[in-house]
Amino acid sequence: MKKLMITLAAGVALSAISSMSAQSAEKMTLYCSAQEDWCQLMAKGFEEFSGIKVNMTRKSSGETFAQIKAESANPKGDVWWGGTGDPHLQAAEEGLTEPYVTSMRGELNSWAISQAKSADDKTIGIYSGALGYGYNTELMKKNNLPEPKCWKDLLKPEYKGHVQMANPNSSGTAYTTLATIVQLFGEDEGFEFMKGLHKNINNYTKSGSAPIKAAARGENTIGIVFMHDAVKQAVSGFPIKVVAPCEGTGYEIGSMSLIKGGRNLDNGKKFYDWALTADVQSRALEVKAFQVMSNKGAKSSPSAPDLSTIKLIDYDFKKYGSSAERKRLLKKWDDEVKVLPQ
Ligand code: S7P
Repeated sequence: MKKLMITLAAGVALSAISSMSAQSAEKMTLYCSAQEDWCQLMAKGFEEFSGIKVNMTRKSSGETFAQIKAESANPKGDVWWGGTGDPHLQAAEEGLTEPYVTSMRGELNSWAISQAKSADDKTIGIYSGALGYGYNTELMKKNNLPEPKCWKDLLKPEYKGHVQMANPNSSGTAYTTLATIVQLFGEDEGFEFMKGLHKNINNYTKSGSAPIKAAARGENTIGIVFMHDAVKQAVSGFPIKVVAPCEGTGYEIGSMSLIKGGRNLDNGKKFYDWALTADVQSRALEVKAFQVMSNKGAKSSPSAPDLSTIKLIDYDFKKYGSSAERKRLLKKWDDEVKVLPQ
């Protein structure tokens, strides 16, 4: 009888262990920094494709970087998908992410591979998009405001209280704005620009696309965002006009990284390879995500901003994605711009 009890107990323990390991083999945690609807689509799409359960959390790029850093002694995420490339590069430099060479490389645009090479394969480009702004044409008319065309137009006193951007500490879009202005005008003039702009800002939001969503709802006039995020509102029927600023503008290489020490990295690698396929990247259009995709075979939309017609700066990803430079610029913005009265 005693022998039977021991055998039964051992059997129960064994089946508990094997069901635990089956469970851990069949799940992964995704940190997503693109738009919520796209994040949901990716999580659900991968579950359907692989049978692997995806636990997804959406946060802005700077916030996700901070979370991965805070969790580095006990990592909880496996893959960080989406968000601007600069904080992904910073994570690579700080040893928070894992090198991986995907078999999908042959299908990708050269800028996606350059992003990987500059980070010792600890990240990779998944999409690209240019920065700009959008405005609500009805509010512009109602308030008798001139239609802006350039970055410097946004400094006009008549736009006081009419401009919104995100906080560059939490938002990758807003950090791209800060780094773009510094590269476009030089650091001294660039910071003078940010101080002048500050006088016209009605709110620094947490998320990068929030200013254009507010403009679409008629709660804000001008939103500094990626142009594709403004196009999304325009094609959804809102009175939004999209502007590629006349002086030229910066752009992002939206990226993906595997989190170092992730508990389900084999599943994370399956997601990583799958997310780079043309079919999966083409699905971005289902949620009106109009970035240029990194897979050369991915579908694009005629509504998407045509990067070849936009005056793009030679954005220095190496410098502005470096840990020291990103920290320095953000601190300077906190100390010299954010503290000013409006
Ligand atoms: O998916 C749209 C998009 O603009 O969102 C990402 C963005 O970094 C996330 O928002 P935050 O600015 O709040 O970080 C961009 O990478 C992407 O193009």
